[in-house]
Amino acid sequence: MLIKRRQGWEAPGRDVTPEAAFFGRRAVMKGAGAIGGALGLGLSLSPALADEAPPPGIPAAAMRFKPGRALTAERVAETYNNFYEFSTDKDMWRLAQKFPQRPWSISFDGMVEKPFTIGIDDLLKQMQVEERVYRHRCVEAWGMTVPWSGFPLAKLVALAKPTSGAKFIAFTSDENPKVMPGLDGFMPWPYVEGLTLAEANNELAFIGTGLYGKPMPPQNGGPIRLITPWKYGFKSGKSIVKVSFLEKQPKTFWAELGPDEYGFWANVNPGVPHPRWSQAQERLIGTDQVVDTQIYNGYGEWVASLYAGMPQTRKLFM
Ligand SMILES: Nc1nc2c(c(=O)[nH]1)N[C@H]1C(S)=C(S)[C@@H](COP(=O)(O)O)O[C@H]1N2
Ligand SMILES: [Mo]
Repeated sequence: MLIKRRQGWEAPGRDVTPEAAFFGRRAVMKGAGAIGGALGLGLSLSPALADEAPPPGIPAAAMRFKPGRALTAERVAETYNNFYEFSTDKDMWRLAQKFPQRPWSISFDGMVEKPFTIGIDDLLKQMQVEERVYRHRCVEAWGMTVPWSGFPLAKLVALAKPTSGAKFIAFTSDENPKVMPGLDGFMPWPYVEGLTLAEANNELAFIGTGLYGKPMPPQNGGPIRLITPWKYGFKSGKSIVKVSFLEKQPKTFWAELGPDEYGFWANVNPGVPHPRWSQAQERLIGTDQVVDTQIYNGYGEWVASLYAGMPQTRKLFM
């Protein structure tokens, strides 16, 4: 039985509704129940770390992007997920246990010297895997801090050899109707997300192939996903099967579904509210803590220069 508990951030008139609001009242009610359910797991964490000493089992190098927060409990990060191909419920992890992770291959197309397809294990052999602790900020006003493993997206770009006309990169997620009951008729599947090539080559942009020192769980986007910690979580497409290099900005899943609420850029900004809720604060999942959200999710030091020449409008932050 899921119980909806009133949280500190649920001030009257500040109606934080999951993205599922698009799919009608029933989906919204289910989403709200799932939030209560995850909080009901009874896990708690110590307050945010004062320094950047690595938590047990985490290499010091993984802390170089200064997470500044305690790690989210592993079980929480792996049982409270958004993966709409399966379900709009946060506890879709059960369904994902049947999602085959091998064989898996990723194709590269569009503006590249030569299109090709590579198996995940061949790809992993070519990459030096490292660990990084990043904050993750969902547009639904929750956050987590987790140790990902993987490699810089720039390395994947280099492998693909884009031609000089390529300005954007698009990531397509797998569509597997055998195991994904959420692939219904009216959402614009497959899930596609994109970045500019300059963003993709930024050192923060990361390809995740593991979490908490294990292979990436299917519910978190195994075997391979994108991680762009300065942007809202919906930018980080899961379970990627295709990487395309383009001259023009790609049409993305969320921008197609709700163009007034979700855009291409989606850079985190506490000062730009979502049309239906504030982005000023975030709830740290698995805890009772609510913390202030930071511009670029606190990663401005690494990414603000990407946007310096652009008009600083709402569009950049939705
Ligand atoms: N293919 C696909 N990728 C996706 C999503 C999705 O529904 N489908 N949800 C996104 C959203 S909204 C978030 S917050 C993150 C959640 O990642 P996590 O479950 O590992 O926390 O995945 C993103 N990537
Ligand atoms: Mo999200």
